[in-house]
Amino acid sequence: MQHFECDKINYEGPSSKNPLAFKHYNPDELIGGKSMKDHLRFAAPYWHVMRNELSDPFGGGTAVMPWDDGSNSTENALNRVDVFFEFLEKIGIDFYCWHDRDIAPELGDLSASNAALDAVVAKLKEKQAQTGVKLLWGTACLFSHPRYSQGGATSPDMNVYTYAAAQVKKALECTKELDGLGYTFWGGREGYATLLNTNMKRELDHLAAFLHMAVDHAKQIGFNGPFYIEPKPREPSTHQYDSDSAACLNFLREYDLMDHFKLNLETNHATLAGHTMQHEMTVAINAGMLGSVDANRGDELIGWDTDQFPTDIYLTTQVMLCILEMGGLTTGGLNFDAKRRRESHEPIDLIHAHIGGMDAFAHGLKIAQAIRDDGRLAAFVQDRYSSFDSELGSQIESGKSSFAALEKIALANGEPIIASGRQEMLENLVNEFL
Ligand code: XUL
Ligand code: CO
Repeated sequence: MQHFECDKINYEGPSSKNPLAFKHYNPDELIGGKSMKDHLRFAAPYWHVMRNELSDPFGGGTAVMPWDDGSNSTENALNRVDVFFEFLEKIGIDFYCWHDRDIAPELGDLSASNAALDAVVAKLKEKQAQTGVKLLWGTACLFSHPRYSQGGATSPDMNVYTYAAAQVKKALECTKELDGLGYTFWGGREGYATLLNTNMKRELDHLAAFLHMAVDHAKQIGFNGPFYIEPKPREPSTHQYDSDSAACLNFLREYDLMDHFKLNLETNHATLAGHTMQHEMTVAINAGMLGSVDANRGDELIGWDTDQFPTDIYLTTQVMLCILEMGGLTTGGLNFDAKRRRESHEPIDLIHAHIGGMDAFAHGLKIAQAIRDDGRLAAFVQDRYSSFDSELGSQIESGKSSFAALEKIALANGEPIIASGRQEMLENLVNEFL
């Protein structure tokens, strides 16, 4: 039975007027010697594709999902798996991500929930084997159930912490069972609403102990993939501890977790933190810590995490410039952590939405590669720092100079004459390629 009214989506090129075709994403086309598919490593999130009913704070879900009987049963969960794989096959996405509670229901107690998870994981494993689809990462949902209203790994209640640990243990084992390439921690409720009731230091110590236990358990079960932390400054917590790239890196360094973690950066989270995605990616790349990307965007006019599909070519160009600069994604991918607008309620809208995101990234990739091949932008930046390419510059950069030595030179040199940053010229240069 067909759930999406279309055939497999094909590449038809930029002149095509067919809305159900790719205009830029041509999976096997080589860009800089590597196929688009391998550059982009697109992934689909189970939670948005299969579980998002498209509600908002003012109204219920609108999504039409004829395959879903609305029950919290394992049978319903198993039925969804077929629909998801039909979707992946038609859109041509090879990776996916899940939360434990998207793929399987939370039942009366932990062992019942675990059994449901095992049943769905067995089916996912079969489907992966049949199709070659891979699990990019798994994660445990430690934010929906009321028990986690005050956090999971940062809950003040040790029984909740214990439950969260058991849930992550199981999610990690399921990720391993499905040969998942990574495992993500997004701490939506790992933060606080008010410091009046919060011991921040103790909560952070608990979080670090929790992550060390995850590392130990991964070793025990032979899960080698990286762990990812996904920063976000707020929502649902007022203050989330993993607020941005820099805060996460500081936390990981402080608690000696750098060797086991990388960051999974999401565009809408970056903008909520008051940064551009390029900023967040650059901070992570500088530390060798960019692992994966949740590819979406926010809305300039709405202040919350709207999780829209990335359709802005300027944004995708910036993201791909960063990815090319770091030498490409390895275990990570571009996971469309994005949902349709509430008005786009038909199943085929899922296809349109992903075509848009994939084409925007393919287009951004081509532009980014062209900017790099052209070389003028990189040459400008290199030249801008060329005064440091001197003997004195290398002494400074290697920590071999001193204030006294620099004072002598400054007194002799007089007032520096500085060069223009040429921002507008460079913006014009980038626009040449769009
Ligand atoms: C929430 C969010 C999550 C994580 C996984 O804003 O991005 O879906 O990606 O828990
Ligand atoms: Co995300």
